[in-house]
Amino acid sequence: MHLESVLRSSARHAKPAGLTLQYGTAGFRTKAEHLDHVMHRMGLLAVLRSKKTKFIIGVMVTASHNPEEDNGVKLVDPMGEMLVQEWEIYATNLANAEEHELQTVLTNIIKQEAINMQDESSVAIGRDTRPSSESLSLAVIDGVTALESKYQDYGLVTTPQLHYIVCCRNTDGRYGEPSVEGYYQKLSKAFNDLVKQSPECQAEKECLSIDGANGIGSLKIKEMERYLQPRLSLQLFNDGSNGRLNYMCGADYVKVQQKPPEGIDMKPNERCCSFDGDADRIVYYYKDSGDGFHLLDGDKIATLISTFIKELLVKVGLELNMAVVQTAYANGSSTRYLEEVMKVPVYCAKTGVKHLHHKAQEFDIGVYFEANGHGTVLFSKTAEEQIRQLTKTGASEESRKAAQMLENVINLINQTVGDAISDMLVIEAILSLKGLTIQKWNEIYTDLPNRQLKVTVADRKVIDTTDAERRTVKPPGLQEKIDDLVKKYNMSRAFVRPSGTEDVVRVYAEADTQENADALAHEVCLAVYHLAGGVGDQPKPLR
Ligand code: NG1
Ligand code: ZN
Repeated sequence: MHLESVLRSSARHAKPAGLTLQYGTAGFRTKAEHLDHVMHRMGLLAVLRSKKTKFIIGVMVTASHNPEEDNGVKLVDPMGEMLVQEWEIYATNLANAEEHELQTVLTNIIKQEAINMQDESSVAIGRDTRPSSESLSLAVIDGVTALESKYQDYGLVTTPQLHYIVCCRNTDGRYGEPSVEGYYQKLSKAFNDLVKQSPECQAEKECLSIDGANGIGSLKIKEMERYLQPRLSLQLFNDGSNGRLNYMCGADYVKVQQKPPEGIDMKPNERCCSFDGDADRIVYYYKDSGDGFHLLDGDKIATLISTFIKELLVKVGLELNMAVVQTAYANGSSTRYLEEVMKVPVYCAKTGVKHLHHKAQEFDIGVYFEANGHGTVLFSKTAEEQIRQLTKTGASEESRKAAQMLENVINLINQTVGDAISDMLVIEAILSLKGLTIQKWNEIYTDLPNRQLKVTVADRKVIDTTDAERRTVKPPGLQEKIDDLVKKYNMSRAFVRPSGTEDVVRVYAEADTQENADALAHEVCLAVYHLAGGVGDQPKPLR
C-alpha cells in the first residue's frame, strides 16, 4: 500500500480543521475555496472504486446550476450512472476525516470492500468552466496519482459528456466512441437520421434560441453546431463571452423565477431553451404576442417524449411496458394528463436523479424527468433488441419505419444521465416530425399555477419526510398545519423538504390561480419558519 505517499500528498491539500460536508443529492457542493481537500480525496476514492469494480470511474468537477463561486464534485460509476449509494458514506467519511484520521478511514474502506491494492485502476476526469474548476481538477489528479493510478483528463466537458465517455470506455465502445467527438458523431447521426424521416422535412425551420447559462453547454454547442446543419439552426445567447455563470440566466433561474433569462433576444412565439451550468438540464419557453411568458419544463418534456414513444410503439406493434417517473415537484396537471389521457403509469420518486433513474430501470422503457428539466429515457436490453429486430422484420413498411425511429431515439438519448444537448435534439426532432409548434406543444395540457420558495432554518435536518417527500413526519405539527392550509385553496397541494444541495428548506405549492399558489407557498413558509426553527427575518408575502 502506498499510504505514505498519500499522506504526503494530502498534506499539500490540507483539510481546514473542523469543516464537515455531506455527499448530498448530487455529490459535494459548497464554496469553491473549501473544496481542495475534498477533490484530492475524491481522487483517492475514485481509484478505490475503480480497483473494486475493475472499471474506469469518472470524476466531474462542477456545481451545476449553483453560483459561479461555488463548486462541487460528482463521481460517475462504470455504466455512467451516479456513484452507488452504499459508497456515499465512504465519500462523506473521507471528506470529513481530519489529516491524522485519513489513513484509518482509507484503510477501513479498503478492508470493508476487500480491495486489492495491486489491482489496476483508471479515472476519467472532467470539469466545467468555473474559474476554480481547473485547479480543483488538478487536486483530483493529485489524489489519483498519489495512489499511482492511471487517469485521463478530458478537460472541459459537460457532465453528461463525461458520463457518456465513462460508459463508452467501460463497454469497449459499444455505447459509442469514448470522446467528445464521438459523442457529437453519435448524436448528430441519430438526429439527422430521425429528422430525415419527417414527412415534410423542414430544412428552413425557424431558429432555436439557446441560453447557454454562460457555461460549458455553450462551448459544446458551438463545437457541435456544424454537425447539425442544415437541419437545425441555432442562435446562442449567454455564451460565456461576458456574463457570469448561472447569473440571471440558465435553466434553474428560468424555472424557479418563471421568467426569461437576461441576455436573450426573444421574438414572439419563437422557441427558446435554457441549459444549466453543466448542461444536464434543459427547459423550453416562449413569449406570446401579448408578452406573456410560457414555460415548458421537465414535465412538459416528459409528456412530449413519452407520448411520441407510445405512438411509435403502437405503430411497431410492440407491447413494452413504459412508465414515467416524476418527483413531488411535478405539476399536478402533468400527472393527471399522463395517467388519465395518455394512460401511462406514473411513479413518484424522491428528489435527486439517482432515485428517478433507479425507478425508471424497472420498466422496458422508463421516461424520467424532474420538473426542473433533468431527465432522460432508459430502454431495457430486451426493449432495445426487440426494436432493432423489428427495423428489419417489421410487418409493414410503416412499422419498420417506426422501429427505425425508435432506434434513432435510443441512439439520440443519453441513457447514462439527463443531458441538455441530447434532450434538446430529441425534442427538436419530435417537434419537427410531428409538425408541432411550441404553442401546440404547450397546449397539450395546462400547468397548474405553482410557486417554489425557500426558508432558512437553524438545522434543516429537523425536517423529516415520507411518501416520496410529499409529507413530513417531523417536526411535530408541521404536516397537520400544511394540511389545514392546503384545504383553504382549490386544486391545491403543498409540501416541504430539506434541500440536498443548499442549506435551506424548500417549499412548493400549487393551486387554481397564481395568487393562490403564491399565498399558499407563503403561508407554508411561515409554518416552516415557526415550527422548524426559522432564522433571520420572517418570510414576507410575494405581493
Ligand atoms: P435539492 O437542493 O435537493 O432540492 C436540487 C434540485 C434537484 C436536483 C439537485 C441536483 C429542485 C427542487 N431540486 O436538489 O431536483 O436536480 O438539485 O442538482 O429542483
Ligand atoms: Zn446540472
